[in-house]
Amino acid sequence: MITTIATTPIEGQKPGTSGLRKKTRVFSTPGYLESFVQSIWNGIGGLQGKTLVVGGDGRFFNADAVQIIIKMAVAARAAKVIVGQDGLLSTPAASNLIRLRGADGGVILSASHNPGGLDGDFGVKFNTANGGPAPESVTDAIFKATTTITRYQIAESPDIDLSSVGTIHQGDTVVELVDPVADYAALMEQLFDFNAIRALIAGGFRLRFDAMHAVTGPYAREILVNRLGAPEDCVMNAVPLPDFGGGHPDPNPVWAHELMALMMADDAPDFGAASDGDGDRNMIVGRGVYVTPSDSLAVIAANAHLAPGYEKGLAGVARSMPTSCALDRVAQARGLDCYATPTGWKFFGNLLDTGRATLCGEESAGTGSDHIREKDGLWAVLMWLNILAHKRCPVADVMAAHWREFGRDYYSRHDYEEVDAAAAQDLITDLRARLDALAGQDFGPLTVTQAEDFSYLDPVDGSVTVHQGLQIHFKQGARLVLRLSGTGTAGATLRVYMERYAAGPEGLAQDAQSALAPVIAATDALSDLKTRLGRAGPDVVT
Ligand code: VG1
Ligand code: CO
Repeated sequence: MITTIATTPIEGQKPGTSGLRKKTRVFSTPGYLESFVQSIWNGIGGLQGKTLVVGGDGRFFNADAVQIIIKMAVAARAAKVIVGQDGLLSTPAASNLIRLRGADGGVILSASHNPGGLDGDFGVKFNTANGGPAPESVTDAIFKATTTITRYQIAESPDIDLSSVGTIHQGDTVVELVDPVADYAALMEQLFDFNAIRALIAGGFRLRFDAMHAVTGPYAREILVNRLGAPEDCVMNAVPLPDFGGGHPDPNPVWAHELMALMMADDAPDFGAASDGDGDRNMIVGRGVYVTPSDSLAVIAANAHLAPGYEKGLAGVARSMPTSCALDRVAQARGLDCYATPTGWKFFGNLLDTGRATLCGEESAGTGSDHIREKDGLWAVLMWLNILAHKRCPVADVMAAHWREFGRDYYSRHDYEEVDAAAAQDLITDLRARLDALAGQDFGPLTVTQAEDFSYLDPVDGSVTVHQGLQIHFKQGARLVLRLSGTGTAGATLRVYMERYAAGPEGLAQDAQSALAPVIAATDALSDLKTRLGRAGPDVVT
């Protein structure tokens, strides 16, 4: 039986950089999730006869939300709903499943790197038939639907047992519960040289993977332990927990400090890595050396041909605009097209779909390729293991050799979190108004050469996206980007991205924050951000 429930538009259901994110208490208010899900169905022209993939990162409210979405898909007369066992699917695994099964789309439940739990965050993302995050045309249609909604429909049926794989029928809909790991692990085995990695590990190479009590635990166990022969204890925090063990499942040196401490110790393993809530981000650490995501992307671009899935080379590469120019240097040396897109994986979709780019990445620890349409944490880890299995040298040596060849882009992001939203918006608006007049002016030790309010013309569909960050170039080979986060759930978060190039051969082994001191000084002089935001310094430095 299908029930129709009258409702009215709920304010603020506008998808951000990656889906709709709200406090769990907001999302779990009766009718809140339902209204947004109905608006997805309405925004995409209905679900009747369509196939949908559903799963999430296991955070608090995940299983309840999966039950609601299944019942609403049944009410909308979907042909099929493919659900990860226990309601789990990492974001990359969901993307793969959508493509593999030719589904019309998917709903992924995650607030990614944001903390979980009743007092944490929850999120819903909609992916399209290519397996990628819905482009803006689709999220705009969904948002519009949230502003006109009058009712939602839900099937009055008992909850489904999510714990065992198999198929059941509900109304017109077939609900299929699948192993969330198997298809993904098989894809990884096609792309990478598992024999070489297995031999590396068998030869005494020690690694640690920190799943941060998030969704990658079962994936890492299956791949690293079962298929590649690493010892069981190489996966840390392997059991997904609804509140991620109280942690912040964001794989960076600040939040993955347990792993960082291990990797900086005297008896550190050879290789460390971590992933985030939904498994699409990665952090790479060698013994005594942290690899910035931007550098990792560049190293992968330079060496991907060592992996069987990429032995023919790359068609082109892409990075989000704030990501460092280390990728561009590799692209230039190898004659590859290099695209700069707005922040958020959805902007890579067209480049990947049309074969313009094979490899994409973001400074926020997202790396991936055309194997799926999402960034992919374990993919990046396996890529690094594949590269190391061929190079047979420490991560520190790989980095030193890379910088000798291409020079080094010192890079850091400073986040001012949960600041006053109006103050942050004013700071951006005021600076935007000054951009045209900045060229030629000195700020601290640096001189501006060029300043722009970044906008992107998609070369495939011709869509234009404006106001994607303020980008300021300096004569001294430095760059500054300021933008507001689109994934937070409280106040505003200002992200300050800074980079400075050192061509070498001297000066390639400095501490990043000291190498960036001139850019930090120029940023203060240019924006007066600490005074304007009422903060002594950034909350998170990565
Ligand atoms: C952040 C990152 C962005 C990433 C997005 C989603 O967005 O900067 O690069 O694509 O998170 O990642 P923002 O708008 O807060 O800067 V995930 O792993 O949280 O889905
Ligand atoms: Co994520």
